[in-house]
Formats: sequence, C-alpha cells, structure tokens
Amino acid sequence: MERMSLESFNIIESTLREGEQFVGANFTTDDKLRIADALDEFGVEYIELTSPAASPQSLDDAKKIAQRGLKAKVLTHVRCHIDDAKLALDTGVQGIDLVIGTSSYLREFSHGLAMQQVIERAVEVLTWLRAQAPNLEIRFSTEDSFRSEEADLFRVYLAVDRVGVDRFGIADTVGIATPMRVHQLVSGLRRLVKAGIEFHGHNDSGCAIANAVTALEAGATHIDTSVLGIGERNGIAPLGGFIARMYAINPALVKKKYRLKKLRKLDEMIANMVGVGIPFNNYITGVTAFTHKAGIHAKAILNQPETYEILNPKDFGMTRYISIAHKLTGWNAIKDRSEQLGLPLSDDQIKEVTAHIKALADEKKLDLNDVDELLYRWADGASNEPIGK
Ligand code: HCA
Ligand code: CU
Repeated sequence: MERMSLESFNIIESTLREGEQFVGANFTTDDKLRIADALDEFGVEYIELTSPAASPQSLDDAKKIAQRGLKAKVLTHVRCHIDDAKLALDTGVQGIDLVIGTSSYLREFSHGLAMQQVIERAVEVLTWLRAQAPNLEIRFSTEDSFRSEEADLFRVYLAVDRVGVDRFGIADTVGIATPMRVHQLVSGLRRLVKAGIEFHGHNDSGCAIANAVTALEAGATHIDTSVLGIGERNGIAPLGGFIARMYAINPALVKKKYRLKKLRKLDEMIANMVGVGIPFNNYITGVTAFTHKAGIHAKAILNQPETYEILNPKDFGMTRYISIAHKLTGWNAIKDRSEQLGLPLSDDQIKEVTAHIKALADEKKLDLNDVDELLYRWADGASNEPIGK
C-alpha cells in the first residue's frame, strides 16, 4: 500500500485556486488560460480553479477552462453548500472539490455550524450532487483538519463515505502539522475508507513538502501544489519542490510522468505575473540550485556529479555551475578551467596559480576574469607580474 501511493500519485495543481489567493495574484482570463495550458503541458493530472461563486469572471473563466480540452482534469473548488455546488455544476468541470471547516476556530468564527450540522450539510450537498451528476468526480475536504478533534473528523468522514465520494481531502490550513501527525491522520483514514485521499498543506513553518510526501507514504493518492508555492500567507507545497522530492525518490517515474524541462518556464511565468522574483535558493530553478563552490566539492563534482547532486540539472534543462574565483577554490577546479581555455599548463603550474588565487582572494573579491587573466599569464610565463594595472 505505501509503495503504491509513491508510485501512482496525482498532482492537483492549485495555482489557479490557492495561488489566486496569493496577495500578488490578479490573473486575467488570458493569464489563466496561459497558466492552464502550461500546467497541462507540464503534465499535472488535475487543475483546480477558483470557485465560480467568487465573481462573474471566475464563473466565465471556469467554463472556458473546462471546455479547453486539456489532458488534465479540471476541478473547481467550492464551499460545501448547495448554491455553490449548483454553480460549480454549471461550469461543466470534470470534478468538484467541496470544503467545510471542522476546527472549533472555523465553526465558531467562520461558518458558525456545530459538528452535527457540519455532518448534515455534508451529507445533504453530497447526496444532491451525486443525484445530479453520477459520474462527476467529487472530493470532500475538512478545512483546518489538524486543529479539529480527530473524533469529529472521523464522524464526518464516515458519514460522507456512506453517501460515497471519490476522494477525501485533509487540509493543513494553517501549516501546523508535522510529518508524524500527517502520517497518523492519513493512515487512520486510509484504514477506514477505500476512496482516494488528497493532502493540502500550508508552509507556515516549512513542513509543506515533507508533509505532502509523508501523506503519500501513509496512503494518500493526491497532493495539492501551486507554482512557487503561492497561496494564502506564504503558501502551500510548491510544484517544483514537490517534484524535486519525488524525483529524489524515483527519478525514472517522475521523468516519465512530467515534462520536467517546462518547470523553469512555469516558475518564471508565475513569478512575473504575481510580481515576485524566483528565490535564489528555490528548488531546481533558483540561481544557486546547481552551483558548487568549495574546492573539495568541485573536485568530486568534476569526477562524478552524483557525489554532491541528487538532482541531475540536465533533466530539468538546467546547467551545473562550479564557482572557482574564491579562497575555497582547489587546483582540480582551476585545472578544469585552464583546460576549458585550452592552456598548456602543467599540474605544478596549476597548483602555483591556485595558491596565488587563494592568497589574492584573502585580499579582495575575485571574479572569473581575474582567474582567467592569471591562467593566461602563467601560460605566457609571466607569472611574476602583479595582477591588475
Ligand atoms: C481555503 C482553505 C484551503 C482549502 C483546502 C481544501 C485550506 O479554502 O482557502 O480544500 O482541502 O488550506 O484549508 O485552501
Ligand atoms: Cu489552502
């Protein structure tokens, strides 16, 4: 069971739903179509859209995207309410994601329903939806699952299971869950129901990706992501980071399922649309993601990249970079550079230049031009002249 999920997981890409809740997001119809097309090309299994109840444009756009003939299944996300469910049906999407809050915070300060009423509402909406559209893919999710009473969660899950859903959703709405808690809740539900299990995790305390993968290990089947992780506050599990994690487990599977070279364009497109930069340390597409520095690392990387890389940059259309103009440099890396420049320097000469570079770097910040200049000088036999004019 556990291996099964890791080998057959589905991505529910929520840039067009959770991502639209990011403070900088204000997608036009054209933006949404470009995003949906790019996600479809990447190969995500599902694309989740903002509720058609949010605005007239949201309704029209949902209809447009539902009719676009994408390979990905198109879902919309609505409150567990008959009026919203009706509107969702009108859009022609292939699936509906229902959500209702089950924590005491949400019951008291948001929808105001007691647990019994939550259960009645869930059963009412699901029964109605099933009757309207027997073949529609329906998911039922409990918002703020990790601050809900476990007994309450299981009461509502069991009631929902009796009506029948395709998928249950577990949401870490506030980013409070740790992998252990996720494992416990997901495996508990896994023992109880046969339907799919979806995990949606926020990243407030940095556990979103770990929680998502742990959910799969515990038997979940679907994971929510957004490009660059955008969403409420600091967002949810980022598509690229989740992909990096799954690739680290099973590169062949991930390469087969998704067109990984499209990730960079996706990250750049969303960053531009929402007015942010791609963080320097971003998974896969950050500028330093494949940069190596220390001489000891550089030597091993030149011999066998896997020594310090679990992700092959080539698979993502990225390139490795070895930084050599600094005091931590080593002669193997400098030798590699001199070979790139086609200079006939002996190992002894390379070691001499390297010592010189290290001493110089103690005095000032160097760049690759400084290194190259020194290498050319040594090759010319003019090693004694001071660098710079
Ligand atoms: C929201 C909350 C949500 C829903 C997740 C879900 C969350 O509607 O904005 O439907 O499973 O984080 O709880 O995104
Ligand atoms: Cu969320």
